[in-house]
Amino acid sequence: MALSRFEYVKQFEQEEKLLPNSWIVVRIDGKGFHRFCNVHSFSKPNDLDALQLMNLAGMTVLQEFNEIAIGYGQSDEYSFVFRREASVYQRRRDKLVSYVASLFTSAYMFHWTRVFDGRSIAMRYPPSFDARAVLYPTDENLRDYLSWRQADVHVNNLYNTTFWNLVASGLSNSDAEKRLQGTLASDKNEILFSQFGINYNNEPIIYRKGTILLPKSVLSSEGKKQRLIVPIFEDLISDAFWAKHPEILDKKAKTDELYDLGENEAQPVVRYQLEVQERRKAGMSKSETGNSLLATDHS
Ligand SMILES: Nc1nc2c(ncn2[C@@H]2O[C@H](COP(=O)(O)OP(=O)(O)O)[C@@H](O)[C@H]2O)c(=O)[nH]1
Ligand SMILES: [Mg+2]
Repeated sequence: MALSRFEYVKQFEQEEKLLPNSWIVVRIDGKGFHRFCNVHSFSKPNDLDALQLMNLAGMTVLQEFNEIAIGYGQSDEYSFVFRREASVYQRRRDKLVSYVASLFTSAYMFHWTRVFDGRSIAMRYPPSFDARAVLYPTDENLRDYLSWRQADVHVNNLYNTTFWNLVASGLSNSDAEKRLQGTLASDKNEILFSQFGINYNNEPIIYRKGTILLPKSVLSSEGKKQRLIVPIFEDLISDAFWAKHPEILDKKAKTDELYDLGENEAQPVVRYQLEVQERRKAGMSKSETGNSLLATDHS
């Protein structure tokens, strides 16, 4: 077919390919979430449902890309780590970054009612997330990146937990701020303990450490091996974490060992995946008997 005379404009398109053999971290972050959380009356400083919604959206991204080694979420942000050898979209930056942001956002909308129905929180305006891709050449750089994000949630959460307890005890926002000015972590722990009887280490771990998402082989209820995206709540700064999950840094280290879900089986991310499987199975058995009722799941 003859080219139209307009076709030359295609040459203006520029394509940036992400450096080979380096870890690609795509991090999304909620735009103006300070306001978004206030408008939707999210609990302060942590809203468990809002965090679970972020986790469900993160799960959707891990389900879509099998080259993600680990996901990590806290507050209104999520990091997705693509393997060094990932060939997704031939490592084209624009494609990857925009696709992750758009999928995360639509998944956030998709799971909203499931999470908030019980609380009747209607979405008041559409949320959006920005995204960036950062390359890390060494495993150490990657570990330090994730440690940086986990240290961030620790610093913010200790501050916010102390701040909102002071406010709940009657201090104005500005007095609480003044009270905390120049305090060390140990001072905040002391305020929490002596004034409010709170041992910070007993605060829910999802608030203190954020959520790690890993693809794992687990045992199904029928005793079959299956892959699930599993949320775990651990300290990823320690060497012990990397020894326990060697497949993150080295795909070949994948063992046949089955991951024991333990109490994380009750996490919405796990429950959702199991429910989808159940519905699929039910749909399949119906179609087998000629009564075709297709499940409309996205997964
Ligand atoms: N109430 C509430 N707010 C949250 C929660 N998680 C995140 N946020 C808000 O989201 C903001 C995220 O920080 P940042 O991205 O720097 O702010 P942004 O520019 O307004 O999105 C926090 O400062 C909080 O105001 C939550 O669980 N509850
Ligand atoms: Mg934000």
